[in-house]
Amino acid sequence: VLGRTADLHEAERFLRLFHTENPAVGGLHARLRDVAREVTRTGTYTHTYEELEFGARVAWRNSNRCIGRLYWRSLRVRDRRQVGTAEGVALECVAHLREATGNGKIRPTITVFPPDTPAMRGPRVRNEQLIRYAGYRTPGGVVGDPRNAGLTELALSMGWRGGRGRFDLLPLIVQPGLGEALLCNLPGDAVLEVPLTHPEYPWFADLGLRWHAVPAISDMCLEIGGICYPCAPFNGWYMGTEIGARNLADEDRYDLLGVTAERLGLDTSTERTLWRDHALVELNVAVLHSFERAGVTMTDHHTESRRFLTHLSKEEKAGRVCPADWSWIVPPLSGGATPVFHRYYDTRVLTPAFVHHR
Ligand code: HEM
Ligand code: NRG
Repeated sequence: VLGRTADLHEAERFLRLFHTENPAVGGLHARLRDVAREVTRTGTYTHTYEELEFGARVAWRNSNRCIGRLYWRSLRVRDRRQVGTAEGVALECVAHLREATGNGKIRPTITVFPPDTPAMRGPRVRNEQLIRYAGYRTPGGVVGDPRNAGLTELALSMGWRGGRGRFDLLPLIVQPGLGEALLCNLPGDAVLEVPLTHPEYPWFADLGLRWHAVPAISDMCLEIGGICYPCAPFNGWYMGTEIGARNLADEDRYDLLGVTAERLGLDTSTERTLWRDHALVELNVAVLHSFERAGVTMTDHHTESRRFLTHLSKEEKAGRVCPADWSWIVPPLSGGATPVFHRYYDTRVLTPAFVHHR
């Protein structure tokens, strides 16, 4: 199984960008010459730590779907390019979660594992995120998160026991560049979770809902200067609507609008009572309240929308375009009540970038 040859033009474009934005580094021409020689001889080249750090930060800056980009310069970059075994990758993912979670004061972090090279594929994590809840298919429907039913079946087929709960943590499934995939349970102390309560309705706690503190996407490839890092899990913190308006509310996820409306005593006999909207708001109130109470970093969609527009004007002042995807930027709750709704965005696709695996 061969990896890919680095595209020299992509390498050159990236190195020029790095040196333009970091003029103090110097030595562009020597670096271009060395990289050209390395690519010609080996089909690949090795980023310096400074190039890797800059490349990862700019990949975040270039994430058109991300509303949280104001803080792109603050991304912590863990260079683990020397860690390629399945055990090593699993251990470093756990270490990543511990460092990124802190005591709830979440730190945006990325861990970069070995790239694809012509000689060898880099490792991969099969989980969409480092922390995911199992979804068990049963005759009565899925128990848990239906989104992860496929991954759950894969884990079970590899010997994972599983519980039968609605919020069981899935093990990591690590595919090394060479050899067998490894199943690794996440130690409980590496995963911070928040039980969901409502500021006004004590019964809300009885729904037994919870969510994990850290969203850590682990199935996207980090592309920098023609090099693909297939395993580069990254995290920031949650915006409340991701949990309250999608994960808990979507019909093909936890599907909780009906149950919530019923407990609220709403009239669900007609759409015109807007019981769905009412239930959505209470779910989102509960999510924001619970994270706040637990001391876990989270943002709300009104604040984050304003910050994103601040980010756009800062980027403009820096002489850069900041492309964005309207359909992902506009929050799934009260879209028109946030300023990001009322305009269009440049839709170009820039690199470095995070891309979904083919
Ligand atoms: C997507 C917020 C940090 C890269 C998103 C989405 C939100 C968001 C709301 C849309 C998710 C969805 O609708 O499913 C935030 C917030 C952050 C943050 C509040 C706090 C710091 C980061 C970081 C990175 C990043 C650190 C990378 C280094 C991305 C990417 C996507 C995305 C690549 C698209 C994911 C996909 O295609 O599935 N972000 N983000 N974000 N974010 Fe961020
Ligand atoms: N909607 C997904 C997470 C997607 C990325 N969101 C972030 N990313 N906030 C979910 O689990 O609900 N981040 O890196 O902070």
